[in-house]
Amino acid sequence: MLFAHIADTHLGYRQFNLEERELDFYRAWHESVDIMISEGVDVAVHSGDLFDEPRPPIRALVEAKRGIKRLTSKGVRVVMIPGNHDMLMRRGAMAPHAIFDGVDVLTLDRSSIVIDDVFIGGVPYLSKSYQDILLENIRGLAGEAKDYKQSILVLHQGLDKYLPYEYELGAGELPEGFSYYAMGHVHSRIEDEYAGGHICYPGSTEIWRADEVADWEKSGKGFLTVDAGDMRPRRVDLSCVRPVVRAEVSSVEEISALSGRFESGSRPVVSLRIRGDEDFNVLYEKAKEVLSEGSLYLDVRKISAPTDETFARGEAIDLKVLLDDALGGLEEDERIFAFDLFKRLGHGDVEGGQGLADDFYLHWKRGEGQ
Ligand SMILES: [Mn+2]
Repeated sequence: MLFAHIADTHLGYRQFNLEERELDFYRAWHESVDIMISEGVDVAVHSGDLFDEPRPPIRALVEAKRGIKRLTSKGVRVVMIPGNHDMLMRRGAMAPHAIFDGVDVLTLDRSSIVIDDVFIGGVPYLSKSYQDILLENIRGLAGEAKDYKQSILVLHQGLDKYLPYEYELGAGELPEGFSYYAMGHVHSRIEDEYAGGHICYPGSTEIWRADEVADWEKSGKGFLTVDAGDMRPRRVDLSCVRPVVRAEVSSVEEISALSGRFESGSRPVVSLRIRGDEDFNVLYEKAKEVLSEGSLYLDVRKISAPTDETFARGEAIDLKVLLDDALGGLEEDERIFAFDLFKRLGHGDVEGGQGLADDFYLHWKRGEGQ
């Protein structure tokens, strides 16, 4: 059995509120589907964040449906779990995946499927507040997987080893015994080994946030194909990803030189950081004059102090540490709840925050959380 492992397609995302950027994410999805079909995969495993939000725009639903239909009409089985972006954390809520025919959506109620003697188990995204439920479910699946020679665990979670600030699990806490851990959530491309099996994040299929640019420059974007015989991941690179040209500049000459880095055909996103003592406005005007036409979007920011670390650190301010400082007097589970709530509300997900709060206080009132 040959399967594709894909994740974090974020259909419906519209970076800079540009239609072109919304279309870029659909293009990456359809190129992925094309390649899955031409490579002859038997199963497509999607590890969450198919959509960018739990109530996707109609266009995103239509594009998802088209891709899924193209796969299933070629006999490709499609197995998915909801990620943190495409599920409302609320009792009785349904992930948008539920509207598609012919897709096996793994949920807490129906968490595994066997295809060609390969056990595929999965748990939808659960935030850190639900760590116990997550581990309990994975342990249950590990027990079932024992009866099969080959087994795949599908998760949409951050592990501390790969996502140091916002993880839900320590890498060592993951139950052993699966031959392949099909992960989603981390947007960079990671292929690693764990307890005698393979553990992989295929990464996002397009550049979703500025801090993904470094990984894209190094590794590109795409997904993985895996032969269940040996479970070795093989990278598939997408060719349609819109390039990002990023630079830190301090002079008019440096700005003029940048347009030479534009590839013909695809208008890049230009991410420009202006430093130094020269007049910011002069450089900003120059950037607009030289770079606007050939680029899709010009993102210009001023940086006050010169630093080599600006891009290496990206925008990863450790909010968890800041919040932990501010909430020092609270219990551990209350701080975890506060951080989850902060993340939900920070994404504008008021309903998700409400659901999280309902669950937390229900749990707490029963005295289980203390
Ligand atoms: Mn994601």
